[in-house]
Amino acid sequence: MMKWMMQLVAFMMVLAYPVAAKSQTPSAAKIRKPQMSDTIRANVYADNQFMLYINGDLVAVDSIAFVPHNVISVDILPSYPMTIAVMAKDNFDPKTGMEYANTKIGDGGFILKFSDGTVTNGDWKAKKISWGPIDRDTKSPRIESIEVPNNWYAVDFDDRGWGKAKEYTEEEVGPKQPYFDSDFQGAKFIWSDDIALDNVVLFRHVVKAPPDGKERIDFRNLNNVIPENPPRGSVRPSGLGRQERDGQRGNNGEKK
Ligand SMILES: [Ca+2]
Ligand SMILES: [Ca+2]
Repeated sequence: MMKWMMQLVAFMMVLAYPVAAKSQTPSAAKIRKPQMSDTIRANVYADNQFMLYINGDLVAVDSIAFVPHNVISVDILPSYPMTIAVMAKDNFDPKTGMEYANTKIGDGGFILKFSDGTVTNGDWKAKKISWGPIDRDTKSPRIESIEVPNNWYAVDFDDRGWGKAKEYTEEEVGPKQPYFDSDFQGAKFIWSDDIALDNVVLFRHVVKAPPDGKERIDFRNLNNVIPENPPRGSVRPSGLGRQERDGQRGNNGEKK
């Protein structure tokens, strides 16, 4: 009887083992490290500067705060839903809200396009943080500001109290040449309600799924698994260009 029971237990363990093994490593074996082909390109233009957060992480800062007006293009590894948060600033004197030795009220403008089809438009949320000169009074200029909310760039930040961004035309913003040299097709310039007086603006937008419909791997939590390596890149011998290397291979008779 005892022997029969032990045989039964052993038999059940054999049956259970593959099930247990499978349930422990269902997806881990399939996960690979991301490659550059998994990234998307972000084009961002701000009049005058910006900071860009994606899913709570700072991913890009305008490298030229004031002029010339530049486009920042960076590669990002997307995961969806994708929470985009931006702080955009016009150029302004923090005491007066004006620029150029307090002789002029400058205006802002922000536009963004990702190669997955994500674009700025009036669906984005906007919150003005600093504005002035109040009532366009340039004789005795004053500004008003509110505190930047804690964690305004976080995925779980509650932006339900924010208004919608307002769309502006190219003519209203007057972008400089770098804007025309980059792909912003389908994107709209946005700002808060007053493109001249509002000098610091926060934007938020959630991209629920890739707008281009392309299926993409979610590479978050990569530190919790052992991912497969992508194919190795080839190492370029130092000091040799491609033609020289090809020529060298030919001389060695390895490959023509
Ligand atoms: Ca301004
Ligand atoms: Ca400006």
